[in-house]
Amino acid sequence: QRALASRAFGMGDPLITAAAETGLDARILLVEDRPGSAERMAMALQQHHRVTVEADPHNAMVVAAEGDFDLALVSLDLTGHDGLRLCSQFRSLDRTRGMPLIMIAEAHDRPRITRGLDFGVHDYLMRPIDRNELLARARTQVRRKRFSDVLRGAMQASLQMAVTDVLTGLHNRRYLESHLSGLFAEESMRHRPLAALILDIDRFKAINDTYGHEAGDEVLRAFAERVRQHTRPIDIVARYGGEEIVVILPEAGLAEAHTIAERIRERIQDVPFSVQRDSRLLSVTVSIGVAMRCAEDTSPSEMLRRADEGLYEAKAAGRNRVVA
Ligand code: GH3
Ligand code: MG
Ligand code: MG
Ligand code: MG
Repeated sequence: QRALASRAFGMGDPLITAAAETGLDARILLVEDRPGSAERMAMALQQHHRVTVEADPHNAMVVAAEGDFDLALVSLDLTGHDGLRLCSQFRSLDRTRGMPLIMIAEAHDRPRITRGLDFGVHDYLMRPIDRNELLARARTQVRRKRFSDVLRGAMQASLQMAVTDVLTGLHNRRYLESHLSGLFAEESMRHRPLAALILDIDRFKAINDTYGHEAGDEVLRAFAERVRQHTRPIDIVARYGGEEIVVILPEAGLAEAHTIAERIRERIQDVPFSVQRDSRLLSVTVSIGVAMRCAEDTSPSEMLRRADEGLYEAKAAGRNRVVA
């Protein structure tokens, strides 16, 4: 995913070029209830693509929502049904919104073609259908769809990377800060509790100095994973600094936050970390500062500052402890 994102915007990228240029071997849905026409179009398209023919718009909707089609061709004059309405449904549903659409229309149907193009149908074909034109228009839409799929994937990957810490896979500080302000404001408004933990590994520098930086990284990764295992899915766990992790606990008061912190502290102390390279077990401890949102707080930084003071006290008092 990372490789994809970093390369994706370089023009001439082989991945993009391949996706954009082939436009072949696509999954195509043909919604047409005139048997002769359906057969002729399917025959032509099948030379390059996999084609599913549906005569009934309701079935077409079900099939399209389930399948992963690269294109749908929809007849505007299905018996007893409005093909344009089906196009509009395809455009409005999450599962089918990204599927390109081509209308099949009669020459007298200009007004409906215009309406379709206006709400996002990509292209149209006029009856009688010219085989080469059908193939060319289909291929162009497939190519365009594949190109935008690649771009969307790359975009999502880089957005994900921007808020993720590379070493631990936790959220990074940027993510924490942008989400915490919104969460803090919301919990303040609803008078709901919110707590924060700041965790800092004890004497971590000694691990680096004794076993090397890579062993330190390994411990850090395992530490992050263990903290995540002992928090709830609604908690935000973020790498805050070098070997410091912040956990935000929505709907937790001081007592509950203290319990969670104590549980994490014990789990770190009781289960040593294995370091692959030396195949040895390292005992690690952690100090934790705990704070909760006060009515007087105007921003989450005040809560974090109190948690940090707790951490400082925990270190001063001898480490491997929780201070609220
Ligand atoms: P204490 O917190 O108990 O006071 O002692 P400490 O030795 O943990 O304190 P300090 O904060 O001074 O040192 C933290 C060390 O963490 C310093 C730095 O080299 C190391 N560190 C920070 N980030 C990383 C990292 O990504 N990988 C590794 N291996 N070490 C890191
Ligand atoms: Mg320190
Ligand atoms: Mg430390
Ligand atoms: Mg530190």
